[in-house]
Amino acid sequence: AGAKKSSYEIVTLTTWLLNQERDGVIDNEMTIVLSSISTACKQIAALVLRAPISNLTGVQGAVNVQGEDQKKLDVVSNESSGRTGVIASEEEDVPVAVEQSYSGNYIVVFDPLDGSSNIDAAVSTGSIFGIYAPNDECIANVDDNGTLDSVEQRCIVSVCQPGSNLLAAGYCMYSSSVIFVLTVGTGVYVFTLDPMYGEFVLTQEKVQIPKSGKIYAFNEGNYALWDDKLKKYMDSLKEPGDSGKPYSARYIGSLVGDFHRTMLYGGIYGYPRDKKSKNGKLRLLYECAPMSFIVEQAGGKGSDGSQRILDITPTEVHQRVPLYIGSVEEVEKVEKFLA
Ligand code: AHM
Ligand code: MG
Repeated sequence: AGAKKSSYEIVTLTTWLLNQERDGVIDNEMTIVLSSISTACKQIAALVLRAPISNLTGVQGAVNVQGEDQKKLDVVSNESSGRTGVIASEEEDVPVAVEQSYSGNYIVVFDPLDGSSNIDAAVSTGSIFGIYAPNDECIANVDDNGTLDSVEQRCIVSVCQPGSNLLAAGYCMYSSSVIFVLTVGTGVYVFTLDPMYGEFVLTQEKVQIPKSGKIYAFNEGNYALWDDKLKKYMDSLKEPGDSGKPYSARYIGSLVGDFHRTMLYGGIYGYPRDKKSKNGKLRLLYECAPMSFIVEQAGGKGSDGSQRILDITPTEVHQRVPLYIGSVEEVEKVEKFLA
């Protein structure tokens, strides 16, 4: 994993972003977008921390566009999230265009509060985001065809870009520490919220995921619904091998938490397709693609079992895709079993 910063050289996220802007890595608009996302994450962290006190646990009574119960905090988190040119969110039916004056043209995709089924037990949750440049080509094609003319439809087309177009991605994990992880395409940087000052402080830079690792995170409750090849892979992890020790199972049921551990300790996180969920559960645009960009920046791999997640162009905003993500050797191992 990346080098730890010593406690006396404090670099806040704000300073770090300004340094990136000064060095020409990101432009001023990107600095503003990332800084407003980090503020939204601090607000969500405060809400999560106080959820049992302020009666924010439990369901909202509505279901989101994907037929899932919305937790009260899903709704509040979605409302607290930063604003940019176009946003697509797990909690919004269709992408939303936002007043340009405030925010510029970047396209932000996000899952405001992922793993929210953990909230009522005060277990880790997270927010995930990805940032794309506006896709002028798509918008121009749409105008020429004259087929999609509402702002809503144009937004759908412009957010449906492959992950390889991502300019930045990150997540915030609400856990024993509040951790903000960011890449702008120059490696992975980890910031920790200092509760004394309310600032994110750089705590790890250029994080590298171990090439292999003996921890797996899958919801094995679905085993009976899996394909035989995947069952064989899972069985193989339980064989003690040369070291005499099989793999260890760890599963929080919170992608951000399971991913963060995988990135630091090595191993694999998987959400396969199964007999009931043909494309698995996780969403390509705002869950799998941002995480895959981050893992690649850390030297790891994100795959749907046969192809690179970042090469898949979504055709729908809430499209699902199987996900295998983590250490290169571990992801390649499952790909071999599935081939
Ligand atoms: P959500 O977006 O509705 O919160 O669902 C996503 C979460 C992931 O964080 C987690 O890895 C997965 O769903 C857990 O699903 P399951 O309970 O089926 O194992
Ligand atoms: Mg989610």
